[in-house]
Amino acid sequence: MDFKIQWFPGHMMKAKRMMETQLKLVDVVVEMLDARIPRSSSNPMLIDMLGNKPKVVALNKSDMADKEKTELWVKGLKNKSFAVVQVECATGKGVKQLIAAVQNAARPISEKWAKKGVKNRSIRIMIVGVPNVGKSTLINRLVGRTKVAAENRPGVTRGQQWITIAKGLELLDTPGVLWPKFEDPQIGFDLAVTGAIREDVFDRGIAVDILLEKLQREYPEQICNKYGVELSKTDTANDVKAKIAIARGCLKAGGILDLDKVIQLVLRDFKTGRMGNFTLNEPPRNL
Ligand SMILES: Nc1nc2c(ncn2[C@@H]2O[C@H](COP(=O)(O)OP(=O)(O)OP(=O)(O)O)[C@@H](O)[C@H]2O)c(=O)[nH]1
Ligand SMILES: [Mg+2]
Repeated sequence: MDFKIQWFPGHMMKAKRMMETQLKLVDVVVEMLDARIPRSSSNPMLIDMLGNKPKVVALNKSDMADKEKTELWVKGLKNKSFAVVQVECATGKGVKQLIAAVQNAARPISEKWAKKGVKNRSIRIMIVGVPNVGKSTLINRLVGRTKVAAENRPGVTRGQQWITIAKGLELLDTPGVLWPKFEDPQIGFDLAVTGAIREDVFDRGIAVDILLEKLQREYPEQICNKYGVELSKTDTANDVKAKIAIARGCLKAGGILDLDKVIQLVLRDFKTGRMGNFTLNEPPRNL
């Protein structure tokens, strides 16, 4: 795949250092993945950074993902040593189950403390994930749900607060932003079209061409339904764009097709879920 992201190693190092500092403050980590791209939105370096710290995976934006594939992703990931919960932070769906999963994951820690005679110590959690995956939305949900006022605690980096979200469960109010990994063009593409990467650091035209070819192969009926076009198997990305331009009246002076407008339209419709439900990463096969 010929897809490039202009990336900045300096930013990546800074994000990694910040995450390492924040992780020291917590007992359990919620790793938020985008249900449309569970593989590409996960950061393989997190495992090493966590060590023995338990984590719970939240598959967010499940309202925009392919429902069958999300089920398979939940099952496939669950085989490992952590819980996986489907959530939709925009509406709050699954958030209760997520809290229960976190409490469950924290149980061995509380038991260890109890044995040592430590009482009334809250479990501290933080949410990590790539940009735009929904971390702040989840924090707002968790805080809004219990309506407990934020409280300042000493010994925490200035500006960071612990918020009680359930009995014995405190949340660090700042989420950890996992730096995107786009050494692999496929991962970069997935992050770009789902909105984890700013549009000014990649070529939208190339991204939309790759996207349309992929959707034409895997979800042709969605493009047909959304734009009212007929597709043939031999259509190139340019053919599809031209068909959409005609169907949508994207024309420039003199009746020339405005393909730039189509590119913007397709990218926006895809990112916002208006084109339908899609999952770009195939679930694990070893089910
Ligand atoms: N469709 C849908 N959109 C969601 C969901 N959760 C969050 N969003 C939207 O995703 C966008 C990004 O959400 P944020 O909570 O700001 O994401 P973030 O991870 O805090 O992003 P950064 O702070 O940039 O790292 C917002 O427009 C949210 O409304 C969801 O479950 N479904
Ligand atoms: Mg945020």
